[in-house]
Parts: sequence; C-alpha cells; structure tokens
Amino acid sequence: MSYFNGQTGYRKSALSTRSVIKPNYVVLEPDGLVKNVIPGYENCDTTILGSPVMGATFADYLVTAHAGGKNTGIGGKGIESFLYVVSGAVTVKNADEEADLTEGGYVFSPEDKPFTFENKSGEDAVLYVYRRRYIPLEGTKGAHTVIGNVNEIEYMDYEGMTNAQSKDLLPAAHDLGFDMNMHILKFEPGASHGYAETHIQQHGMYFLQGRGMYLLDDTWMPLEKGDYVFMQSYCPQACYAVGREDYVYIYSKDCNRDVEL
Ligand code: UGY
Ligand code: MN
Repeated sequence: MSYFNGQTGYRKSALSTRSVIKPNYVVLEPDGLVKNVIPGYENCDTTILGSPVMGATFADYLVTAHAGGKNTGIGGKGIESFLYVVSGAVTVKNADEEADLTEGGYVFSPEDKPFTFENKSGEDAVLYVYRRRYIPLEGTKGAHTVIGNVNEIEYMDYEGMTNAQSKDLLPAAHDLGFDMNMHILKFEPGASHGYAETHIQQHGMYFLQGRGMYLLDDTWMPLEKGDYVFMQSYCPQACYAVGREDYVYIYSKDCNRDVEL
C-alpha cells in the first residue's frame, strides 16, 4: 500500500485525521488516501473515493495520470461514466467523439459506450472519474455523449441568491434520458445555502477550491480544497464559505427516476 499524495516517512505532528465514516456521510481528507491498483489504468495513481461499500449507488475516483498514463475502457455494459479534468490535460475518446480536454473539461459517456483517456501532455493530469449503473426509462432515447468545459458554461444564481451560483454539466434538467447530473456549486466568502437540505438523492462531492464550514447530519466541520464527501440519502447538508477565495465543488446527483418499490 502506498499513499496517494506521495508523502512518506514520519510527520512532524502526532497522527490525526479529519476523515470520518458515519452511517449517512463519509469525509475523506487527502492525507489519508491510498493508491488502489485498478485493472485498466496504466501509469496512473488511482484512489477509490465513494463506493457501494459505503452505500453509494456509484463509484468515484481520483486519478493522477502521469505522462503517457491512460485507461483503455471506462464504463459500458450498462455502466455510464464521467471524467472531469481537475488539472492538466488528457485526450478522451468513445464511439461517438474524441476530444482534448484541459482543466475544467469533462466527458460523459452513456451506458453502452466505454470511453478511454490518455495523457499525451507530458505532465501529470489530475482527474475525477465517476461510474454508475444506468437506470433506463421507457419512452426516452437514453442518455448521450456530452463533452464540455465548465469554463464555457455560465453560472446561474443558486436558489435566488447571487453570491451562491451553480452550473449544470449535463442536460438532465431537460432530458429524462439522463438519470444523473454533475454540477458545480460556488459560494463567495460569507455565502451559504439558503437552508439545510435533506433529500433522497446521494452526492459524491470533490472540493476544487477554497474552504468552508459544512453541516453533515448534525455536525459542522471544516472542509476545503482536496476533500471528498459522500452524502447518503436524506443526510442534512449545508455550508458557509469562509476565507478569501470562492468555495467551489463538483458533485454528482441522481435524478429523473421514481423510487424502486
Ligand atoms: O443540488 C444539491 O442537492 C446541492 N445543493 N447539495 C449540496 O450542495 N450539498
Ligand atoms: Mn444536496
């Protein structure tokens, strides 16, 4: 086993962690992440974040793709998949499209189309990857390939607030063929949710920038850039942004489907 952040040897401080595993949420701080060997990834350091083991209906990953690093097939056979470039650049390809993605770039590939990525840039790229079993819906054409870059999407005011804003990465709001979406949420320092949310949808959440105080269930805790959170269904959740930078995270959310009985 080795550490995802590459740090080895003793630390100056006593051992401690902000990571917590609770029945309805999980926080993983970067320092505790370890490398997982996952078939298909070549010349990449990969760590599994959320997974069905913690109750998630999806799996998500943080990947450092070194120069020449690649994966020859993520998703397919009923599994929809998504990749977001946290930093660096990779080339992605599925049966429909091929694209060079830079920071903020992303690809969504539907359940019948595995995608590949390759880092041809010569420098490390950091990637957030997501996989989930697709739930088809009769009367729709299913989901389709989406390639984009968050830097080309306009922010929308979030729930009537102007200092909290969001972006939708996939067209799920207008297309019931999609059973999940990815969003970016940004809070200016001092901004917050309007209320503490409690909802059936799960989230996998990766913090891209800034810091804040986050309410998970009945506990407020500091969460910052590099942290990961899994929120189980109905976990109460809200945050305040603190510090000088905008507080920004990317998160997944299932949608457009009734409850299975
Ligand atoms: O869309 C959401 O459910 C989002 N507002 N949740 C969150 O930020 N914790
Ligand atoms: Mn939520």
